[in-house]
Amino acid sequence: MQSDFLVVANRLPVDRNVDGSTGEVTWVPSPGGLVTALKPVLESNRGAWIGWPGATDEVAAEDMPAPEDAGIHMVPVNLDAQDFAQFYEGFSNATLWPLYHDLIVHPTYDKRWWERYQQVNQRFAQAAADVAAKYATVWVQDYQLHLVPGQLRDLRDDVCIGFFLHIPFPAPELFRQLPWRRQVLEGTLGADVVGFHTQDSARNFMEALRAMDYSVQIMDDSESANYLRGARLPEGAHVVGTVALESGRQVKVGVFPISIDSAKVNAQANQPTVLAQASDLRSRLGNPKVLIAGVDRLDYTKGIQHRLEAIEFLLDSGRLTPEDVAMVQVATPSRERLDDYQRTRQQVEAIVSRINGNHGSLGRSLIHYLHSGLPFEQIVALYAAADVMLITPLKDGMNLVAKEYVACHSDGSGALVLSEFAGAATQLVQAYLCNPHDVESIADALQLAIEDAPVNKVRRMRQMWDHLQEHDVNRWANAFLQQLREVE
Ligand code: ADQ
Repeated sequence: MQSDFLVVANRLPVDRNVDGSTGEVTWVPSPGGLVTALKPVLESNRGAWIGWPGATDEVAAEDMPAPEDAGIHMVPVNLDAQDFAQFYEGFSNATLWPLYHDLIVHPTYDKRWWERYQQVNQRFAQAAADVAAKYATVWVQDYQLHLVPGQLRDLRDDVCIGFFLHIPFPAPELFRQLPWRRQVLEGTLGADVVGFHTQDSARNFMEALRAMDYSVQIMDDSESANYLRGARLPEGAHVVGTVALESGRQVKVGVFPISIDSAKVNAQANQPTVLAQASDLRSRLGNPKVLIAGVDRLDYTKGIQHRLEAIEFLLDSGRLTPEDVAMVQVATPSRERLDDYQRTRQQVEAIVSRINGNHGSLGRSLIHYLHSGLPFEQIVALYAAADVMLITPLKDGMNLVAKEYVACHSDGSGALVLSEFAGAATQLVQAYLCNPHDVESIADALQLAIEDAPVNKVRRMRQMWDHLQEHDVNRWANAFLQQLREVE
């Protein structure tokens, strides 16, 4: 089947379950904002989604769920164990991920990983070329697939290609470390529209191109200079620059801050069953005066240790009374075979036990730590129950947890403490912002979030909810696709 609209992403939006005794294979949808936003477009355009099914054994195309069951035509790109180690864990997550998150840990530059990255990207590009109808629109997602736009253009110059980076793009002087920097930029420029969450990332990308002698036009510098970090983009202003290629083609560079399905999350949070779960959770935690929550993938970029140290600092200095607080930190296991992730887990767990050892009492822990994913309904119940959401990434493309929390508090309850280094801080400007590299800054923001006058708290949360109601994930997808359509 040929498709007019294709999404190419590292993962397919389904998980495969194999029954241990019968061997029967079933597919479970893995719902995320991206699927929700793109489903209508996929359904009305004979859409297809190209991605890895999530296991390292071979999955045949005919083994995928039928489009009429899944609502989307799913096209598998298989990865074997070595692809997984070198393309996914290696180049994607031990080279690009740390490089793009400002070297929180050291990236590894390994030529074999790079070669494998090129090969696997080529496979994704070939799969897209095979499925795309004449003049189709193809939207490539994220850092695992930087080269796909260029490789696909070489195979099919009739299609219109978009590329969106879900993580930050680093400053040009950091990006320069990458031995294959030119190839990564060239691959990306196979797209007609390249999108980022923030002005900073878009600007970094364009400066990296300029440094390599590309002809880059940054829109209206004087105006965009007013919209640096911490400020909002002017409404509707998405394209912030263009790159003129020698071939005569122009690439648009834009800022498209992703969001969530705000109305849906809000409705979920207001369901009686979820409200009951939230109040049950509070009572199981001993009905603390202040319930603080953290929800993340267990990743060194998320600053989980830093927020725990800030709580410890407040407790040690007597600015927080142990009996008054409880914290729930849910950390989903992620990339567990990588050393840096194992180290982060050890550090987090050491601080949790130190705080509980020093400040807990018999029968009462202060920090309730879960090393697991939870069904989204339980995450929503936790959001609804929490008085303060503590989000302290050292660097984050956007951070959807911040937006989900706000959507669960449309009545103005709750408080959001948010790192300045999350893309979300450029939009949720009424949050209690903090610098996660400075324990006292997190501690001060947390204390203010707890003690601020109720009228201030309500105003902040309501303003953020107003913003989210308008800026939901559909608006994000439509804004990007609109720019692509203009190219067509
Ligand atoms: P992530 O780094 O994964 O995404 P984030 O944007 O916060 O980070 O999204 C995490 C999602 O996973 C949220 O929807 C959250 O509800 C869910 N989640 C987190 N912990 C969970 C748990 N323990 N159990 C169940 N669900 C959990 C990358 C970038 C971000 C960017 C997004 C989207 O790193 O910066 O915002 O892509 O572009």
